Amino acid sequence: MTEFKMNEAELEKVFQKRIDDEQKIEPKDWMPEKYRKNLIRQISQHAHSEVIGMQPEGNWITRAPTLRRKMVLLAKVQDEGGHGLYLYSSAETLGISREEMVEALQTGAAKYASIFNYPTLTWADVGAIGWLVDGAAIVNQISLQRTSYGPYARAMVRVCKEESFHQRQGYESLMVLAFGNAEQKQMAQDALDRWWWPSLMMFGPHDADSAHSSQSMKWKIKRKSNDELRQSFVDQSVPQAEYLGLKIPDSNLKWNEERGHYDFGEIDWDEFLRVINGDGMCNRDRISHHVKVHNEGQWVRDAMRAYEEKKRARELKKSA
Ligand code: FAQ
Repeated sequence: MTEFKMNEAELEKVFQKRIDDEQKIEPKDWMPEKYRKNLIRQISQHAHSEVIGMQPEGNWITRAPTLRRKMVLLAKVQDEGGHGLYLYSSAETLGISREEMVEALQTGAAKYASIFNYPTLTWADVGAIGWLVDGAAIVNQISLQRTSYGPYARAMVRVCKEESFHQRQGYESLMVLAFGNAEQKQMAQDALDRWWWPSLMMFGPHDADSAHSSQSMKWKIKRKSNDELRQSFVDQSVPQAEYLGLKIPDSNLKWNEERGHYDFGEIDWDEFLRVINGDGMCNRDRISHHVKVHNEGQWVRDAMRAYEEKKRARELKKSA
């Protein structure tokens, strides 16, 4: 009741206090319009990333080297589709429809993770995606389990559990190659060479260049900054690469005793900007494939809608 009597500035103050007190914001709570829009932007782009992310690995389902690997990969790719669904559902609670989100993806109005615009050239790439891409995704998503918006935070709990399995299966698959014959080890090294830098780009621009970070941190949508998360990922990945006997392709990578972290080289930010603005190696393929498959699935959506309408009409008739 009191909320109705407050003006916008007072409502914002109460809202910020709730965030500062670590209370979760739920769909029916009052929220600033910019908070709602920023969340829709981030959650929908996260959902698009999960769904577009099915494509590079999906490319290898028919060519997995054994039946066991095929089953694992099928399950993993299906999990990523599920993550997209939880995330789209979470964004829908903020008052945007699935159709609007899909349109934003297909017209290029909404972004998705840059990493999925790189091709999967060999079987080792599937292992590298699990190890590095899922590994980077977990580092980011663990912190998002504490994001201030309830439905997003809760979706992240399950997503993190599944991503953790994905990361391990990728690492285990790369172990087989890295401890195999010379040719297999070379395949693993080549995959690391190609996926390392794009994985670091997943964390976004440097904090100083990040347009959304300061407001998103204040609202606790983001709990850790892009650079902090990237550093954690580098620190966790170096010993993992060492165990595999593989070399991370960065001549500036060095343990810094004083900082207690690894120093590492500079990302090619021109490449990053090119890729997020639609000009990476696979951007066009990824979107045109999404459009094609989405159109092919129209009959399923039509059939589900028709069935729902028939069911509702029957129930109405019964209760009349
Ligand atoms: N790629 O101001 P910031 C996965 C954009 S899930 C593309 O720093 P923010 C699972 C950014 O959107 C991977 N665009 O932005 C899987 C913004 O553009 P906008 C996805 C990027 O939001 C594994 C602009 O640059 N995870 O991999 C990227 O504060 C294996 C300015 O940037 C998430 O989405 C990028 N790398 O921080 C699936 C996690 N970086 O919107 C299959 C949730 C930045 O103004 C196989 N998202 N941009 O047009 C986040 O944590 C944040 O949104 C960041 C970016 C950290 C990605």
